[in-house]
Parts: sequence; C-alpha cells; structure tokens
Amino acid sequence: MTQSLVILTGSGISAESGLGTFRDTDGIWAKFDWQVLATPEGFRTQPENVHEFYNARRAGLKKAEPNAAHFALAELEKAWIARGGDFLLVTQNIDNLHDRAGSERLIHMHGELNKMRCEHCGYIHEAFDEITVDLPCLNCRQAGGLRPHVVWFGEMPLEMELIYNQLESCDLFVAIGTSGTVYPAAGFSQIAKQVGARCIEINLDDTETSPIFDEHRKGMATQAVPAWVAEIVG
Ligand code: BV8
Repeated sequence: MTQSLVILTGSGISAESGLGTFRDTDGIWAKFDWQVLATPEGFRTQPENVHEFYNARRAGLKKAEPNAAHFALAELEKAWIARGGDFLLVTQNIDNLHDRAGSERLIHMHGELNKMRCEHCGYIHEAFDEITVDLPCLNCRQAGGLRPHVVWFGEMPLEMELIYNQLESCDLFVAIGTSGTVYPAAGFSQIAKQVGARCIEINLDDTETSPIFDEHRKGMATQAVPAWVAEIVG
C-alpha cells in the first residue's frame, strides 16, 4: 500500500463554494491588479487598497461553506492515518474551508485570510472583520503595522522545510484545482516525480504541469474528488 500521501490544492477546490479562482477568464487577477494588491511594494504604497481587497474577500468567505471535495479530503485523511499511512494536505488557498471541513494535517503555505500580522512586533492575530491602517496591534498596541497574514509575490511561502521533507519521502502526490503557475507550489509535482511518487492531477482542464502527472482525473472538484477518495477508501 502507498504509505506517504501529499495533496496540494489550489483555488479550483473552493470554486464551487463560490470563492473566486485567480487565472480563469473571470478570475481575481483578471479584475484586480496583483502587483498592487498581492505584493509587499503594493502594501507599502497603497495599504488602504490592499486592506479593502482582503476585507472584501474576508467578508465573502463568511458566506462560503466547505464543499464535497473539502469533506472528502478530510475523510481521506482519517482513513489514511487509520491505516498507518503518512498524510499531508498543503493548500495554496487562504480560505478556511479545509479547516472547517475537518482537515487537520494541513498547511496553508500562502497564509490565511482570517489572520493578520503586526509588522512592528510580528504578533499573529485572528482577523474575522475589517483590518484598517489605524487598527492597533493587540500585542504591542502600535497602530499602522497590521497586514493580512498572507504570502504575497516575492515573499517566502510558509512551512517550506516541512513541505519539502514530506514531498521527498512521498509515494503518492495529488494536485487538485491548481493551474501549476505559481512557484514554488508549481514545482512540487516535479519533486514528487523525481523521488518516484505516483502523481495524479485532478482538474477541470489540462494545466502547465500536466505532462508531469501519471494520471489525470478531469471534472468538477465536487464530483472528481469524492469519486477518487471513494476508490481509495474503498
Ligand atoms: C517566492 C496571495 C521566493 C494570496 C498569491 C518566474 C519563474 C518562476 C517563479 C517566478 C518567476 N517570477 C516570479 C516568480 C515567483 C512567483 C511566481 O511563481 N510567479 C508566477 C506568476 C510566475 N512566486 C512567488 O513570488 C512566491 N514566492 O517565489 O518567493 C523567495 C525566495 C527566497 C526568499 C524570499 C522569497 C509567492 C507565491 C504566492 C503569491 N501569493 N496569492 C492570495 O491573495 O490569495 S498567488 C495566488 O496563486 C494564490 O495564492 C493561489 O493560490 C496561487 C495559485 O493559483 P491557483 O490556486 O492555482 O489558482 P488558478 O486560478 O491559477 O487555477 C485554478 C485552477 O483550478 C485551474 O487549473 C482551473 O482549471 C481549476 N478549476 C477551476 N474550477 C474548478 C477547477 N478544478 C476543479 N473543479 C473546479 N470546479
């Protein structure tokens, strides 16, 4: 039996929960300028616009629910561990739908929408409502330093050492609902392939990294993911 499973998810797994993807024709980056809203430079020069962008997404997240794909991965985690396997779910998504579906061995490599970080003291707070420029930090009490605890372009994603350790010893790597465009996440399939893991891609379409994968399961995540999990869990 394959022992060590690493799953990578992208915005496609949350699309049917009503949250936007990034590079589809009507995607987030088609409407908003990532160079202003998802870079440290953009935050330095236009913090109000960046806060407005993430405040709107945080409000939208309150109306979203985990879907069948999120719940299927939480069920798979429990079954996989019960059989003595090693399991890690890495998400590029900053929504909390995997968390709310019950996933526990979960890393948010691009951060979390419902968290904010103080640039003065580094303290990470829960953030469920609006962040404004003059909101004081709960820890150091200074204002003007709070930012979304989100990884922007040019910033190092989180928990990379742990992720690479898992990738380098995995037998099975599954990428779900991601276009394979953004690095280092888009390079994970290459690493898994190099260490001899079987690589499966679950997506609506082909992606930039499709040639690396051994198997392609096409379809909407809420159908394709539960079907795959049912085969595994048996
Ligand atoms: C870093 C913020 C280094 C959070 C995001 C040239 C070559 C290689 C790399 C680079 C380069 N130039 C610059 C870079 C680096 C850059 C990068 O990769 N740029 C790309 C665009 C070329 N990467 C970075 O900057 C990263 N950091 O490299 O740091 C470093 C080194 C040392 C020290 C310091 C730093 C940081 C990357 C993170 C940036 N943050 N967003 C937020 O606001 O959400 S990126 C953004 O893209 C999101 O995080 C998102 O998760 C991520 C990936 O997008 P996807 O999730 O894949 O979404 P997408 O819309 O693209 O695709 C959706 C897919 O779902 C599609 O395939 C679609 O078919 C499918 N789908 C849709 N509906 C469904 C579905 N599938 C199934 N069912 C459905 N219903």
